[in-house]
Amino acid sequence: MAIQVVTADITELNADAIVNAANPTLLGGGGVDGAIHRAAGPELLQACRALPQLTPGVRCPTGQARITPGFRLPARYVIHTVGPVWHGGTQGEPALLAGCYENSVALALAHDLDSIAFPAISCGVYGYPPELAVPVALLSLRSSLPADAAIQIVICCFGEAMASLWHAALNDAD
Ligand code: AR6
Repeated sequence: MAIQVVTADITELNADAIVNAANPTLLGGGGVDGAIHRAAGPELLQACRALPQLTPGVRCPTGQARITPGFRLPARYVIHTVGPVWHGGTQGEPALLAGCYENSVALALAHDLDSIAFPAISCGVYGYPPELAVPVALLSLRSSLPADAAIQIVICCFGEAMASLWHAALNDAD
């Protein structure tokens, strides 16, 4: 499995799919979610609105993932996932975060995609400490893909601090 770390605005990446760190409504928000909706255009909101609600207002429970087209983005698809809000680590946050990575990869494989780019799910507004999120992300990516999987995993960092954490984790794991 190839993991590439880049520092970039995820909306500009040419990956087959980019992952959105969304909220359960899937109707947009701030951070990377807002940037993706702005770049994809209003069709993305329409596509999200059309996804079924499991309970009122919940189109994607925490830890799960949903896929839509990418519309005006360079990426063909957006995989929307909902990370956990950080409550100190005692509310099942690591397992929920792992689910985001695993379920996003499963959707990418089911759609036969060649590449998928991830932002740092939960590490912004949701408050997950990056130094704790990175090892969870790496382990869940490694465990959800066979070693010979052809899919390219891109970790899209929005700053050098996050990129440094990823480079360190990948070096440690080698
Ligand atoms: N490209 C790549 N990464 C980005 C970009 C970008 N354009 N913009 C921000 N990031 P956040 P969360 C990074 O807050 O913590 C939304 O309102 C950012 O620096 O976007 O999962 C949703 O609707 C951080 O490292 O997502 C939810 O309500 C990472 O993306 C809530 O925020 C995630 O930060 C989700 O919170």
